[in-house]
Amino acid sequence: MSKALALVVVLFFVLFCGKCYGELRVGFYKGKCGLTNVEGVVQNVVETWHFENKEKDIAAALLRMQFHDCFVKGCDASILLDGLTSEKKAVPNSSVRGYGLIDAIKEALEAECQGLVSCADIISMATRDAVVLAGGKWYDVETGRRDGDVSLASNVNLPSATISVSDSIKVFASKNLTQYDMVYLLGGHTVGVARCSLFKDRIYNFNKTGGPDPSMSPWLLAELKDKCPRISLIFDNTYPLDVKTPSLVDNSYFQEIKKGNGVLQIDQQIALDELTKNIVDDTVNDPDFYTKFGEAMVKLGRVEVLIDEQGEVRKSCRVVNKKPFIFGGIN
Ligand code: HEM
Ligand SMILES: *[C@@H]1O[C@H](CO)[C@@H](O)[C@H](O)[C@H]1NC(C)=O
Ligand SMILES: *[C@@H]1O[C@H](CO)[C@@H](O)[C@H](O)[C@H]1NC(C)=O
Ligand SMILES: CC(=O)N[C@H]1CO[C@H](CO)[C@@H](O)[C@@H]1O
Repeated sequence: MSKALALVVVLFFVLFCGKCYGELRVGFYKGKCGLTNVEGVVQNVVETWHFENKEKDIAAALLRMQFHDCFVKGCDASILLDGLTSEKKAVPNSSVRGYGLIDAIKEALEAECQGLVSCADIISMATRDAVVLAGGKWYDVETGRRDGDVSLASNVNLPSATISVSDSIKVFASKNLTQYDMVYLLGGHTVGVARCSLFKDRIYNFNKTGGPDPSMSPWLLAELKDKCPRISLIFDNTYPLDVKTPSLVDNSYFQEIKKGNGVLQIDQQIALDELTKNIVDDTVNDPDFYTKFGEAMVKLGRVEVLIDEQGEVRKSCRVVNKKPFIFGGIN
């Protein structure tokens, strides 16, 4: 390369690369915290919480947290910000949990290396560790995210349990996720529970027919009628999304939706709709499902991330460093 050309190349980067940010990568924190293994610190706290059962089913809590964080303004930990009108306060979010665990991890990391590890990365590392503890397979997570400084309940526009398969595919496509990714990620419903109010129509008044959803198995219908009475003024009971092994990350969710045992309408529909049926069929007996789930989680973790000076590393996951934070409410 001639000197002149080299100069042009250098100049080009200097002049036009103000926006050339780094990328996410596996092991971003390696060697950045002295002898401390950042991912090990996260894993220790997650294991403690899991074995001491400080929060029920942390895999369910964290999978849902990562999904909600990444689908609203990207994986920027905006779901963690406190505030009168922040994302946390939005209706679909109202049952997201696991905030205390994230605080505990952040505290442990700050004690080792102040200001190093972003809350957004904590969510993705901790979710992976919780998945492994619940019987899933290890996947390498990418790190290097920064935290965002805006969290607005009005930004929350998550798919509802009654979304159609085709609309859901569109929502996932808008996040660079394919219908394959969507099906594998819905496999996250292999753990955790849903409140009766979110699927009660399927039992008593499906699609305004006055009867149950015909795609539901008679067994599930009887179960749900029992656990979710038509009229319950005070209690909104919950029912497991994976009716067989609700605390294990496995592919029994797929086996169950094949049998008409999908609890949410979208869970049942992906097993029936022509657009996703084949993917579900292939997944039911796929011994490598765990690998695909992990890969899909990594792709979920790439949605609209903030890198380098696009974001910050919060000192506390619940508040932004920069003041004033007026938009998301009062901290
Ligand atoms: C079309 C997409 C999705 C829809 C419509 C949907 C809907 C829902 C609904 C309605 C609930 C029950 C919430 C409640 O009772 O308050 C739920 C729970 C849950 N969702 Fe999803 N979800 C979707 C995708 C995902 C994805 C991609 C993941 C993660 C990979 C996920 C993980 C979970 C988990 C683990 C729970 C149980 C939470 C707990 O027990 O605390 N969901 N989902
Ligand atoms: C609900 O009913 C309408 C017509 O009454 C029908 O077009 C639609 O496909 C039904 N939806 C489902 C999910 O069965
Ligand atoms: C989807 O990918 C394109 C190209 O890599 C990127 O510019 C865009 O920001 C991504 N969208 C989301 C929602 O992550
Ligand atoms: C984090 C958060 O704001 N959680 C709230 C969700 O909604 C329930 C009531 O539906 C509140 O009790 C939680 O504090």
